[in-house]
Amino acid sequence: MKFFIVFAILITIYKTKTTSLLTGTLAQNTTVLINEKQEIKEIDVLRQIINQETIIRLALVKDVKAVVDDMDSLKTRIASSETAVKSLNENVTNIHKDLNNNSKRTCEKEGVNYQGNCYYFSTSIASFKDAMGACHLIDAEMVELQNAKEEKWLDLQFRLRGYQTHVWLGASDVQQEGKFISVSNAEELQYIHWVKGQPDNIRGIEHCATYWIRRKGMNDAPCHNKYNYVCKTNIL
Ligand SMILES: [Ca+2]
Repeated sequence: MKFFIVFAILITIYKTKTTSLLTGTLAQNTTVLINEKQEIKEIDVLRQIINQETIIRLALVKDVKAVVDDMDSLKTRIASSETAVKSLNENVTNIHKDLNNNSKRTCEKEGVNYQGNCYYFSTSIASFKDAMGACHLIDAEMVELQNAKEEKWLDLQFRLRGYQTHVWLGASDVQQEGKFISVSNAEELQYIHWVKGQPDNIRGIEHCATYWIRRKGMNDAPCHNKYNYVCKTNIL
């Protein structure tokens, strides 16, 4: 009887151990399988990422190549444009030279070249308005006094030509009494040298500026008077 009891106990113990071992192996196998599946999944994700990265990289390489091609094309066009602009500048410079040479030649024939300007001295007298029109006909303006040096030179020219009394200057106060402005640009005169007591606007009709030869300075006179005049244009 005792033997059977001991045998039964041994059998029970054996079964318990066997079951426990089987259960442990199964659990281990299951864990391994889960881990492998996880790894496979992660590898798939990684592979997808690598594929996407490759696609993006290829696209970038293509874009960069296109940009480099564009830059090369642009460089060629810029170089071509620079050559054209250089050629154009040379042409413009030559045209300016020709024009200046022509202007100087014309000036030497009909006027006097002084300090980069051409002065055309009238051989007849005219009203202020007609004198201004005559100057505009040759693309010039009535002379104004720019500085003392020019005034002195003009004074000499007037006397050499036998000019009498007055010579028109391109200034008027017809818009605002007492305020003489340039008729060429409507700005205040750069230089003034009024004879003492002038401008006096005698009888309220003196609105045009003159150079008074006898008194060597500026004066105001009636615009309808007729005097010699000088047209001036830049030839530089
Ligand atoms: Ca006067």
